[in-house]
Amino acid sequence: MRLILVALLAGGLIAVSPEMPAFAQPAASTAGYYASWFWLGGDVQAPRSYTKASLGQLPSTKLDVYFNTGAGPVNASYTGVLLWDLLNISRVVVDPSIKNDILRKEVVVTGSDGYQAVFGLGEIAPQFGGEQIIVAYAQDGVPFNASSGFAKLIVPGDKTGGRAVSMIVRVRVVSVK
Ligand SMILES: Nc1nc2c(c(=O)[nH]1)N[C@H]1C(S)=C(S)[C@@H](COP(=O)(O)O)O[C@H]1N2
Ligand SMILES: [Mo]
Repeated sequence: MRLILVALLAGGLIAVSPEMPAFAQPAASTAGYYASWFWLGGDVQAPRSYTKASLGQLPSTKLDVYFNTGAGPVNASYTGVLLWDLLNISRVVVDPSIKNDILRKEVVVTGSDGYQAVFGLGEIAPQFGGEQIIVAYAQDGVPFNASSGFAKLIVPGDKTGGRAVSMIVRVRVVSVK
């Protein structure tokens, strides 16, 4: 019995570790917490994590957006880094033997409360959709308050804020099966 348990645990660890090292996976809770860093990994060659300081060092993009939320409309200017740039830095793994393999990938963005939104890489890749989705770190020039975490996704053109994942802890590239 104990042997089986150990084998199951080991199997689980082996299955999980290449994609998501334990140190890089903050626990998701329903309440959410201020996240001071997020991890970017999955089907990329160079997974890494970002803090406000390291994100702030990358070339920034400013987006003026308008969207509705449960608490009323938001009309603001957000500063952040293009999601595509972050994916490029970590180099998405593509199989050259599969035609336009990038179109079979998606990115899952997760908040510290477990809230998630998924985007197809075809929507973001400049040679296809070229959507200017950013991982924002400031609103109208001011860093987010504690309830937003340091990083929040901004999806230009969205009618409501549902995909504006806040308190980002994880950005993970996955391939369709
Ligand atoms: N992590 C996380 N992000 C989230 C949500 C959430 O529940 N958790 N709600 C979304 C919804 S439904 C909306 S409308 C907006 C609200 O944006 P605001 O925080 O700027 O009001 O946040 C989005 N981002
Ligand atoms: Mo919402």
